[in-house]
Amino acid sequence: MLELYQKEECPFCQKVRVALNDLELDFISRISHTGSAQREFMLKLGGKAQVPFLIDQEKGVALYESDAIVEYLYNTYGKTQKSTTDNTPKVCPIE
Ligand SMILES: N[C@@H](CCC(=O)N[C@@H](CS)C(=O)NCC(=O)O)C(=O)O
Repeated sequence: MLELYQKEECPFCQKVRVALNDLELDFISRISHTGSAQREFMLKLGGKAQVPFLIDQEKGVALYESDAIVEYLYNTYGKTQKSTTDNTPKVCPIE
């Protein structure tokens, strides 16, 4: 199962969600706000206070960085990556 540590309002997380939806992959969403239990768990697993963070339990893979995650998903689970223009604003809202 895929687990995505994320925040709804994070544009980098949105990019990963778009890829997951495009590939029709089921995933567990772990909402990871500052101070939350999910955030603490992510820090223990990955060492960085940053989202998105993907865990692929079956493949034993854990990844930060949205571009690396999207590339991993298409390489591992997919068809050819869609050549969509990425209009996602690269500004993280303040919590
Ligand atoms: N280069 C990273 C940037 C990710 C990023 O800046 N994420 C912000 C949220 S939008 C973050 O984790 N900020 C620290 C925090 O939320 O604690 C990527 O593409 O994944």
